[in-house]
Amino acid sequence: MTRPSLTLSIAAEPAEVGFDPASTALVIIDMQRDFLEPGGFGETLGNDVSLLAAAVPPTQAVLAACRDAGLLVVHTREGHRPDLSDAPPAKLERGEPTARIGAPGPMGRILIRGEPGHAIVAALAPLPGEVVIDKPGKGAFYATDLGAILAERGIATLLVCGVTTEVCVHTTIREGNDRGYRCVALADCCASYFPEFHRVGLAMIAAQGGIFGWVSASGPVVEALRAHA
Ligand code: TIU
Repeated sequence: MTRPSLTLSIAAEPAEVGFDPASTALVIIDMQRDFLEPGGFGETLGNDVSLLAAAVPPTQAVLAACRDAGLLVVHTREGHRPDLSDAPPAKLERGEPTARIGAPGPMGRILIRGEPGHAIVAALAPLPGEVVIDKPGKGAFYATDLGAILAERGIATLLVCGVTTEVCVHTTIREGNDRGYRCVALADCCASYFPEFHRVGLAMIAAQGGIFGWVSASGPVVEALRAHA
């Protein structure tokens, strides 16, 4: 059954953007313990992981509104197979982390699928039946079946939340934009270990007339969906 199309409008930069809930997915990028909690990948890279906590409550609000409105919800997790066969040496060797990907840590092996640190934080845990995409790269489309799942559901617009703004959120929005999706970053639902990168990363998306997307926030999405309910 196809639902009638309905265009909701939300305030955004560089201009208001419309979306039809039936052809819109909420995509929550890598809200994993490995990035948000002490002892995981983010901390081994030298970051203050507490900087990401602010994005959780607004993402919870958007997630609740999208679930209630019946939108497709997609969660992603960055991580690798236990044998690291999907982790390119260039990724494993890079930088000087205190512990490399695959090394043991307080939440299990760093950034490895199935380990406690790889899980999505409890506040944003996927419900049974929601799409969970395990991705080896920074972008959610690279080496995953996300594109096939979105195509099968007739999705045209992506509301994007998650961490970090300038790494996996940016890469996913760039990938989605090139694949023809209308990508809307929700500013307060994204976060970075570098507040300046968060601010500039969002500005980059909306600059030049929205060169690869739009930037909105949790409030307009929640209001639009609640008004439509
Ligand atoms: N380090 C950092 O900012 N981000 C990542 O390594 N992955 C994601 O953004 N998910």
